[in-house]
Amino acid sequence: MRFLTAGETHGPQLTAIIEGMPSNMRFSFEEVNNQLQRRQKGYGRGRRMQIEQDTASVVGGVRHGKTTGAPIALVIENKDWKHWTTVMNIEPIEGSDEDKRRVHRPRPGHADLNGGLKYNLKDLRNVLERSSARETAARVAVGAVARQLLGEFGIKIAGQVIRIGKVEAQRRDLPIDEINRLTEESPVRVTDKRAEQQMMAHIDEIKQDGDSIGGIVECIVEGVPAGLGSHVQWDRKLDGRIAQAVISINAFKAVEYGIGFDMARLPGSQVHDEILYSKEQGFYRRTNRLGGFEGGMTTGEPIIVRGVMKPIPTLYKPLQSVDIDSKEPFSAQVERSDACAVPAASVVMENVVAWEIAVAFMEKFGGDSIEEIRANYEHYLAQLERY
Ligand code: EPS
Repeated sequence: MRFLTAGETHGPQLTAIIEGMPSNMRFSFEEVNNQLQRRQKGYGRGRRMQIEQDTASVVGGVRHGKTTGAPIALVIENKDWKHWTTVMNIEPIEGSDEDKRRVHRPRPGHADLNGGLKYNLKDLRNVLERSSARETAARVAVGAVARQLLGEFGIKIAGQVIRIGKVEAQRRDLPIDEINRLTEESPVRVTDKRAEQQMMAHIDEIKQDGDSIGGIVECIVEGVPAGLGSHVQWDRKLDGRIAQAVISINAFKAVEYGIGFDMARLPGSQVHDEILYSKEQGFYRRTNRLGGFEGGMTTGEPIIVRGVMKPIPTLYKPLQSVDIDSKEPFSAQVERSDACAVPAASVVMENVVAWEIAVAFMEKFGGDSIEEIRANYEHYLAQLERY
């Protein structure tokens, strides 16, 4: 299974094509739009989110509410496009740099300068339009389809914000449905009410300062059988593939599983998860400090993966940079942006993780129809039981 996305942040639309989804899967448009709307929320976002009301149109691969096995094509319109028809016109336009809103002062931390150097572009708008995190709307729509496949097999996903800047949420071991219920009610997607207030106050301070702030988000996946991914080849290790997908989310810089970076300072006896067995549960672990993976394969315990998001690079308080025309030092160009997008990034992370698990699920149980996959899946579960 694979997908590609296309589209610019101020262009007419985002487009995604998913290849390899099985046929006969019930397709919920509502679920795709629900995920898109979840991504748009979150305390700390800028004015752009008041313009957009993301919904996806399906323009291929679904008929009478079910997948056909053909590529699924999804389109999300940019409502803001109507303000950018000249600047983003695909035909050549006459006019000054001002009319074209040409960008020549790269923002530190953004893709602007590297993209300009690499693609030999003297208008950095060509870089920022595509590198914008707007693209994550398309990836959330794709993940929302993957989630429907996983849902057929009882796999559940939750996301929660663990840290925003200096405020850390108290992490509690709650049932996954409870995490989903509490985070859905929270403007910063936390389960800890005390931290919620402090995080919102912190975002206000940061915004007043013309600054931005990052954080940590956690994704939990339950109901994944043991044995997705593989130890036999480097690029089949599923924890590695999820890590790549998480780091590919705009502004994400680090990933950890389970107790994560704490593993570096603890002895093995306090890191590894002891193996137990019961007739009802089969093999299971006393703890889940490794976050659901050993040898690049799922253990059957919940997957617990965290991602670190750096502060958004577009600052109202610009950092020093160099003008690509004059080569003179300059304060970086200010573009409208969000002070904090960590809550939205939590939704993005859930959906990119869902995609990677769905890909591994299809590799293991792959078939062309949902019925074929179900038969393979049930056969495997019976094999695990007999083992
Ligand atoms: C973004 C800048 C802002 C964000 C945008 C990501 O957009 P604009 O430049 O139009 O103000 O709102 O995020 C989205 C549009 C979105 O849908 O998440 C950036 O530079 O990455």
